[in-house]
Amino acid sequence: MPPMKVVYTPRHQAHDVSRETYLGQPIPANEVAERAERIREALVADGGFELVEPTEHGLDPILAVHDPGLVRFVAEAWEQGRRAGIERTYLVADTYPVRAMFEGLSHEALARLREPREIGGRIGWWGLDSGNPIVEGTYAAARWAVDVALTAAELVLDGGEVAAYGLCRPPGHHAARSLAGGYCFFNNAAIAAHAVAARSGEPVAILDVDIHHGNGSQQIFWRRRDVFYASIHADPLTLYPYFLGHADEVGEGPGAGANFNQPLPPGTDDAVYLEAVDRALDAISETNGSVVVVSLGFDTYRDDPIGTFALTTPAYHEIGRRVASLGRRLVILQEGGYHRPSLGDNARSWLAGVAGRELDPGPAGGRGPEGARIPG
Ligand code: SP5
Ligand code: ZN
Repeated sequence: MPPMKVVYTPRHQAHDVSRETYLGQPIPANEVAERAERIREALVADGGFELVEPTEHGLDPILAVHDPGLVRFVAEAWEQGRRAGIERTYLVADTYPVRAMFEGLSHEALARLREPREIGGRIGWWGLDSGNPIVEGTYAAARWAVDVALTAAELVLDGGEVAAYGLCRPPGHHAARSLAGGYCFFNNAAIAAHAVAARSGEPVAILDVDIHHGNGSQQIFWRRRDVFYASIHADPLTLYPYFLGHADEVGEGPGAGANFNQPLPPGTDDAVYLEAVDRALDAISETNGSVVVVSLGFDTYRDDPIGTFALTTPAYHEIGRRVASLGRRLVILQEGGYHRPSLGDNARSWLAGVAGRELDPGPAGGRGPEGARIPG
C-alpha cells in the first residue's frame, strides 16, 4: 500500500502562543506548536506516511466562505494592538457584543450595527471568546493552515489519493463566516468543503469528531443543502462553545435536515462514542457525493486537559477504520487535541485505521490493558 500523504509546513510555528486566558486568568496556552510537531514526528517515525508541502492558494477560497472584514481584522489585529501600545504578547478582547445587548432590536436595527475602530472593540466584534490569543505570526500561520487544507483536498480531488491528511494549525472549526474563536481564525475544513463542492459539482459531507461542537462549520453551511454537517461532541451545556451544538439544530431553509448534531455527556467512552460514529456514518451514507471532509480532534482522548470524554488510543484506529469503510474519499484535517504526549500515537492510530493497516502497540503505543479492548 502506498504511503498516505500528510500535508505539513513548519510555518504553523509563526502562531507562537504561550498563554491564553480563562475566566480572565492567564493560563498556559493549550493550542501550541508542539502539538503539530508531535504529530509530524510520530507519522514520520511510523514510515507509512509521506510529508508533502502545501501550495499557495491565495485569498479567494477564504473569501468564498468568510466575511472580508474578518480576514482584514485577522491580518491587522496584531499591528493595531502594537500601535495602541499593548505590550502583552497576545491580544484578547475587552468587550463582546453579546446577545442580550441587542434584545428587542429589529432586523433592520441589527443590520445597522457596525464594527468599531478601536482594537478592543474590533476584537470583540470579530471574536467569540477571550481564550483565543493573536500574536504577530497568527495571520501568516492561519493562511498557511488554509493552504494545507486545500492542498490535502487537491490530493484527493486531482491527485488520485483515496485519503489525505492535512496537519492544519491553527485549527478552524470554531471560525464562522464572520467570527474567529476557540483557537481558530479561518475555517480550514469549511473552506476545503466549499472548494470541493464548487470544483466537483458534487455535494460534500463534513464529519466533525473534535470534542467541541464545530459551531463555525455549522453556521457556514446552516442554509446549504450541498454540504452536510455531522458532528459528535460534548453537550454544549457542559463544554465550550456552550451556546450551539444541540440536537435540535438541524439547519434551515434549503439546509433543513443537512445538519446533524450528536451531543454526548461527559465521561463518554469508546463504546458509546462508536455508536454515535455509526449513526453519523449512516446519515452521511444517505447523502450523495464521494468526498468526506473530516474535522479530526483528539480532545476526545481520556487524558485531554480540556476535554471530558474517555476515549482510548485503540478506539481511534477503529473510528478511522469505520470512517474509511464508508467507501468515500477522505480529506482529513486536524482540529483540536491537547494532551501532547499522546497526540502522535493517536494520530498514527486513526490514520492507520483509515489505511486498513494493523498497528502493533509497540513501546510507545497503546496505553495498557484497559485501553486494548475495542467494543463492537
Ligand atoms: C479547536 C478546539 O479544540 N478549540 C477548543 C477551544 C476551547 N476553548 C476553551 C478552553 C477552556 C480552557 N479551560 C481551561 C481550564 C481548565 N480547568
Ligand atoms: Zn476541540
